[in-house]
Amino acid sequence: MKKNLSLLSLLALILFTASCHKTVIAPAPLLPVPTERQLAWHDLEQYAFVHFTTNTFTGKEWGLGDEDPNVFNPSEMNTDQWVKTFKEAGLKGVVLTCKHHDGFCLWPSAYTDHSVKSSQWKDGKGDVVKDVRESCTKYDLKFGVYLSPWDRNRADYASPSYVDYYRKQLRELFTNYGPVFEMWFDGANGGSGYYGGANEKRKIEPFTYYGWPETIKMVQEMEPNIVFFSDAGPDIRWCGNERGYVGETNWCLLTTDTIYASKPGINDLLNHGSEDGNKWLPAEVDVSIRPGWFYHAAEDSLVKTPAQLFDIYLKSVGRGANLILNIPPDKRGLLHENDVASLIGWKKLIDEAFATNLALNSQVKSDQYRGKSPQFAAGNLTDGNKETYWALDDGILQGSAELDLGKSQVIKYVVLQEYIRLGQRVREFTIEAWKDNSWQKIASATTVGRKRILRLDQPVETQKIRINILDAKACPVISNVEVY
Ligand code: FUL
Repeated sequence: MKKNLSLLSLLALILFTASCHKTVIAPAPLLPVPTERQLAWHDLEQYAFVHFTTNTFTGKEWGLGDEDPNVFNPSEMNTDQWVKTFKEAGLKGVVLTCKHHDGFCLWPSAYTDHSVKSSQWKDGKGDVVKDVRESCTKYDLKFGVYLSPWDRNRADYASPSYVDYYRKQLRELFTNYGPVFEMWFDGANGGSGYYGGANEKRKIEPFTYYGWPETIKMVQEMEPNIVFFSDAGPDIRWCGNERGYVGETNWCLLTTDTIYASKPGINDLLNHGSEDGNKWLPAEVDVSIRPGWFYHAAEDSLVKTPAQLFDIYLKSVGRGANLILNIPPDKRGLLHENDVASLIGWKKLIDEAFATNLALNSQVKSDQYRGKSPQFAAGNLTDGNKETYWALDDGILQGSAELDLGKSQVIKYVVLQEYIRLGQRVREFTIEAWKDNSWQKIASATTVGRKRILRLDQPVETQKIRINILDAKACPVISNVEVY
């Protein structure tokens, strides 16, 4: 009886509390939304790309496929040096060209002799893929696979048996060197090649030849958490250029029904995504720290500076894309000193620029918030918790929130993040600063997405800033604001 009484009073308390706080329902997801795999990928933000093959020793960018495996002979090979440097530079993973267009395999594949096993390097006992995999495990970085579909060495390239060969190699890689976080499908297909001595031009039908749906299914069965990169996804899209930027307007959305890797005329579409796309397909920005993808001594003085890399960071990660930055090892099998210095200098610039979030736990005011429920109030913007958010009522596409930094501060960057689990919404926003007793516009932009970093034209001294969402596809849902 006593037990029943206390249960009754508990029930009464719950009913009383519920009647005081009307339940406000969270915004419905605005489809399409990212998968868990894509969300985990978004959180990586930046990782390394490593181009390494016979080209490193022959000076080419695209090996013909007739290279003698003996030319591959790094003198001081040390993948720990690569991966340790990447870690120190803040990169979260490595995607390795296990095989580039020259067809030379960096692991001793059972299906070809055109590999490290035919090289004088380590008397044919070497395995670069294994070394990189082990270094990644040692330094806790993710490992990703680039396996060029175009193979200028294989005699059967362009016939169905090559696709079988390609799949067998994927099986080998995923069975022996996993876990693999990302698979990179390169769209390049220049036509001409050695092709087992045929030395001719070969054309394939890019939409159908490789049988991608079947290949992807096979890989997914081996590695359920993998994300696939290509011009057309299915998980991540190319950003449409190799110069290091995604569009200022960048939707993580695209309809890919008619898109395939290497389709002409779609670069602009890939660069911006499309607001009404029916798939969540975020962009990855691939760019090299040097003019070429492979190491060439003649480019030692042309390594991008820390400031150039920082600019690339703002135009990729700072526009809601991920950055895959290529750092090619040299003939020694080491990252060149100039590349290492640039990487470390770049990391320092990022650390300095984003050292102290002046908005963390600051007071935020907005009289617009969903159902007037504290659960959706603007204070969520600065609580340091990316799972809480400021949301407006359904149908309301504009709103403002005012941040008080507590004292006058000099600010250079404003960072915004949408709660993308509920979809990408914001079309346009501005930032204002309270100066000389009025609100003055200091920045304006279009999309936000996973992360938007705005670098102000010039530093502004202010105690208060205001975020104004001017237009959105559905009620804005913003999880985070940071100020530096
Ligand atoms: C391109 C390739 O042709 C380049 O050699 C490089 O691998 C780059 C990342 O993708 O399509």
